[in-house]
Amino acid sequence: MHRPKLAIGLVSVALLSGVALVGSASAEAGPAATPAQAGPVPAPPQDRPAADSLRALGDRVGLRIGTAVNMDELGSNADYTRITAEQFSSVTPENVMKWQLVEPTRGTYDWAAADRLVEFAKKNKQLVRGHTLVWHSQLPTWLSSDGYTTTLSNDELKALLKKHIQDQVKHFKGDIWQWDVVNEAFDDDGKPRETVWYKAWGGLGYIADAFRWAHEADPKALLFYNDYNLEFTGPKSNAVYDFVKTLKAQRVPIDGVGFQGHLDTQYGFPDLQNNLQRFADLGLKVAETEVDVRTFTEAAPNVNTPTDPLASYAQESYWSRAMKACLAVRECISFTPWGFGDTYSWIPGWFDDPQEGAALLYDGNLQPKSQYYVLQQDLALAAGAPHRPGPGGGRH
Ligand code: 9MR
Repeated sequence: MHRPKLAIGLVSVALLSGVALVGSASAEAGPAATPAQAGPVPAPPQDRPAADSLRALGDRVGLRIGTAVNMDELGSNADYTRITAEQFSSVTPENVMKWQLVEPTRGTYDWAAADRLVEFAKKNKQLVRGHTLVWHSQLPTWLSSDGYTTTLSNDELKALLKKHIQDQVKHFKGDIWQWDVVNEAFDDDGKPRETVWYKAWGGLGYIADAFRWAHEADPKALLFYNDYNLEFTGPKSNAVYDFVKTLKAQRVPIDGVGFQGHLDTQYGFPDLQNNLQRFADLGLKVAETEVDVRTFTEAAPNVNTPTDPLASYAQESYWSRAMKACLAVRECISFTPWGFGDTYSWIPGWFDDPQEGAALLYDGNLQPKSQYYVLQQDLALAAGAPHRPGPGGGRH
């Protein structure tokens, strides 16, 4: 197991703030026993997370710490299930709320897996980020096999999208904290993606409609636009910025923008804090919604072993800066890594030439990596300077 690297001055800060940081013990260990209490450390009460868990440390600064959840593992994999409950105060279904999974056959909904996650979240006092209502990817094949072409007419598509949003948001009404209403509507060059939705509406008008329908169906849910590479100032971030500004001007019920945060150590660290802040300055909440930090790794089967033994230092730095950017922006209400065990990450399967991986906070054996301890320390230190809106970012 990796030992945490203690930052200079950290121990005194931890003592001042009353947070017990772990030594070489697992992240789930309780506070160290004082000499007077020598003997077995009592297990923390089942209904209260350990003080040094990410979720408890996040609570101290009013920041929800989330994770994407793989429903093939939740409930069947004991360690995976335990860590999901113990470490995170928000959950995002990695796949099971996507259209392909909720309506595989036209007209027949299957909410079973998504319902199971919502129940789990309630039981464990977690909020849910609903992901995602409008996307060009992971559509059911009866609707479109590639997100850009379809045999359905424009009128049919419009009616289908309205029904999809209304039915899904109503099904989960009251149970979703933030909805990713629209996902990835812009290309990297800042041009709108010409998806089936864009073509049916003859432009980006589908986005305002989607937000209005979602708001009607659950007026209390926070409604987000979610995308990748918004972290970097450039054509895409600028285009999305201009676009959400027009949505606000038109009084479209958009509450926030999600910065996915799929980072890679081969690129420079983005000017994330500035971008979070400029979107927040439009009167929006912001969130980091799908953070991972990939690096070059060995070929299969060792896809999560970095080729450079120093890679973890760069990864620690990226995780830490991503967290600090959120902590520094008052309107940043949640920080969500895209899963927590390297074995379950989408990265090795997607970036395989050259191979990349090792992108998450826990290794293939679900042991916390040094990146985990860095976040733990950043959160503990942030508690010394509270400047945040309060648990849950003001809701629940
Ligand atoms: O992690 C998800 C993976 O299991 C799916 O196969 C993939 C399908 O495109 O989607 C992944 O999640 C994506 C998320 O929904 C939207 N942003 C990018 C994520 C990584 O591709």
